[in-house]
Amino acid sequence: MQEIDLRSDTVTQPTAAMRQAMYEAELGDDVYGEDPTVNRLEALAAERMGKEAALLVSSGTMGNLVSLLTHCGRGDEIIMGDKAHTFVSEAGGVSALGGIHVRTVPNLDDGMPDLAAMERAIRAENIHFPRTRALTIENTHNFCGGAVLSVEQMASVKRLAELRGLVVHLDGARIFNAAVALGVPVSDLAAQVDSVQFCLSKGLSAPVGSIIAGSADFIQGARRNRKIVGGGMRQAGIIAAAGIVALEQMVERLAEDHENAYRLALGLAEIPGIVIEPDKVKTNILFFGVEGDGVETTEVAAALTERGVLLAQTDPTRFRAVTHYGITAEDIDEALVRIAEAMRELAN
Ligand code: TLP
Repeated sequence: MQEIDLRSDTVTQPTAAMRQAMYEAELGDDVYGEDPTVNRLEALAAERMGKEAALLVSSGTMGNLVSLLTHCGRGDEIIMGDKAHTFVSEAGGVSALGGIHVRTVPNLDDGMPDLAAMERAIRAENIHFPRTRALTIENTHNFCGGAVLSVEQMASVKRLAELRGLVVHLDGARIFNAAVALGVPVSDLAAQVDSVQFCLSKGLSAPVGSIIAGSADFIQGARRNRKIVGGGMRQAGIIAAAGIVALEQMVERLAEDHENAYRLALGLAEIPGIVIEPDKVKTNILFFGVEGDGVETTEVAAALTERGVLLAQTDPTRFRAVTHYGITAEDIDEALVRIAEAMRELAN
């Protein structure tokens, strides 16, 4: 039985073209700035984002951490949505390592932080208060079900930040999914923020790596902070080579992942005991619940694992499924057959 792994788009394997590019990559010591492949990836990424400069880091978590360390000093405050990945799932790194104070406001279902609450949360100058330095947003929004923020929504955060003398950081782990879903150049989204982090290793299928992009000054500071957190890598062109292929070959196909997620959502909606709103599915991430007397998510998860369908169990009542490179429409149909079978069995 073939396993269908929908836990995350982080499980993607590099393509044949990536493996070839990695094998052939020209290398140097990137801490000396001498790895030609890293330099090529950083230039390409900066150009795609419409920013002055870019920096390769090892992960999305490191990208957000290094960005926020660069914007903020100890005791400064950042404001973000309460479902932000940086708040929920990055081990509190900005506080643990940067002494940065995190303040949350409610995340709305569409992925936006409640903007009025964000505005109210910005501190006045007062010796009792931490200094608000940055607002952060996430696009697409993971824990809001892959929701997409439009250019206009992002611009509204930018306007607020400019008015109050703050910077905006974007956790754009899946920014290319947002750009493809909206049908806009990714640089239109990046133009709304001072810094952006995006992942090469999710839907774009590279094995390792994320990029930070921003002004030349910001990236110079980020390069130092990357060193501080131990992220200075040497012959990193091995990784960067796959990243170049990711940017050149793997962006347009994300539309296929979005179609597959919607196909999965429509199929799930037909299965008794599953609760999902397919019209909320905009990109490659979907969440669904299970209902029914005595039906527990742990039991459902076990029954699905037995049938080779892997999902992420995100809380006691919900599952997350993520579509990605390597998952076809046929795999989705097969997963639906197996999920329906498991739910029937559990209902009896
Ligand atoms: N997300 C992972 C898990 O941590 C949940 C996943 O499987 O989706 N920002 C966003 C929006 C993310 O979704 C993730 C990873 C990160 C940052 C962190 O990236 P990595 O895993 O490369 O550190």
